Amino acid sequence: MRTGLLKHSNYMEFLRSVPSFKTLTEVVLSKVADVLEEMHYSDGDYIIRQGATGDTFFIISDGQVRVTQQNTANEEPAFLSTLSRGDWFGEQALKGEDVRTANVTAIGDVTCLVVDRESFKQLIGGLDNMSNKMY
Ligand code: 6JR
Repeated sequence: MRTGLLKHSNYMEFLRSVPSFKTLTEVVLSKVADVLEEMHYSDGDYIIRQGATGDTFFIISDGQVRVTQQNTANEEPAFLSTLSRGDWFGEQALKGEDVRTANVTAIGDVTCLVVDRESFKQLIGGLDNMSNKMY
């Protein structure tokens, strides 16, 4: 995708504000802004389904999401957490196993910036808090 100049600078400003990206250089953030895809979701939409294969990484730029996990068949998924603007998810399926470990659903309108596996690996995956993230 070719990002317009104004969009690119808006993405840069937002990406700079993400605490986990503090150590990324302007050059790297600019490359992230170049490759990301903006995705919009409505209340209740599944952004990620547990058990599916996945190769995308998400940064929430607007709204909130609910993370749930089904531990045993037939049971309601258990609530794990709520994430909001500046939080990210989907990194687990990008390291080793490509299976999603949890469900992520939209709470109201949500906008996510989505990065593909290859770009994630090259630009973001090396961050300590990504590769070491344990739940
Ligand atoms: N747990 C994403 C947010 C959690 C959380 C606990 C777990 C796993 P993904 O949900 O990446 O897709 O980014 O797997 O690509 O408390 N997330 N809070 N995952 N897994 C995931 C994360 C995000 C779903 C969480 C998550 C576990 C517990 C026991 C295996 C065994």
